Amino acid sequence: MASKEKLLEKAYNALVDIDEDQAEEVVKEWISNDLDSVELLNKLADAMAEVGKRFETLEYFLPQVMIAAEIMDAASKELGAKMAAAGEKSATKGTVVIGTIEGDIHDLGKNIVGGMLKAGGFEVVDLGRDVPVTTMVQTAKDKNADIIVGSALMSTTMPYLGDIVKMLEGMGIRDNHKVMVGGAPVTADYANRINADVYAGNAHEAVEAAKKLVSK
Ligand code: HCB
Repeated sequence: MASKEKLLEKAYNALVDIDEDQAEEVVKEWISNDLDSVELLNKLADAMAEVGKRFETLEYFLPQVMIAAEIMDAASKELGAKMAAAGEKSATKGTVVIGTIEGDIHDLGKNIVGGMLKAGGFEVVDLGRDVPVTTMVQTAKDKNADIIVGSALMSTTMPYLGDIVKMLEGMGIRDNHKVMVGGAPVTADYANRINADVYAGNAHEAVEAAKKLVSK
């Protein structure tokens, strides 16, 4: 077997070079060697950020970004399934309702966060992408969810994360559900301004933050 570092480098290059076969091969090798899924997901997230940079500098165009997204999605589904199988062994820590907020179809990061929360022992109700604020809040209420996890990848959709908090307040149920927000343009300062309970910068932080929120 290639060393872990070599595999990580291979995975990074496969995604940045948009090489589907190579990516698939590395993920298979990673899983068959029972290596830490989180480590590979973090590396792939770095590679996706590089794809984003190349898109911004016009080195890549939309079709390339779309294929890269498909590669990332397939890898995170496989790694997520492995993590979820391990997570099933532990008792449920709480329920989260997760979704990419309305107007926004970017769901790769949200899928990773959802997969890792599942692996971390949470029951995850994944509403998908482009989810109306009302659906997020109503589902949280119906499922008696501990946490609403909102994701936004565009500056134009970020404000809807604030609407989740406002709607909970308006319905008089703000104290029943914690609100976690994240996604590339979101910051801790922004989370503070919209009165969310917590900001997470990556999936690992999201799991740690969720554990803290339910233990309060
Ligand atoms: Co897209 N796109 N895109 N895009 N896209 C961005 C986001 C831009 C920044 C690119 C740019 O112009 N510089 C930009 C947004 C600009 C803005 O802010 N206004 C943009 C745009 C404009 C668009 C379209 C409008 C393009 C068009 O059609 N003209 C369109 C969106 C349409 C819509 O949503 N209504 C569009 C489409 C696409 C796809 C389909 C090609 C593809 C998405 C595929 C998919 O998600 N299924 C795509 C992609 C891939 C990107 C970039 C390149 C990468 C995003 C990504 O997946 N990153 C992105 C550029 C960039 O971000 N640098 C670009 C990797 C993941 C793993 O990172 O940050 O999502 P993440 O998640 C992390 C982290 O933030 C955290 O954990 C994750 C794992 O560590 N996290 C949370 C995420 N959510 C959390 C929630 C929590 O509560 C807590 C933590």
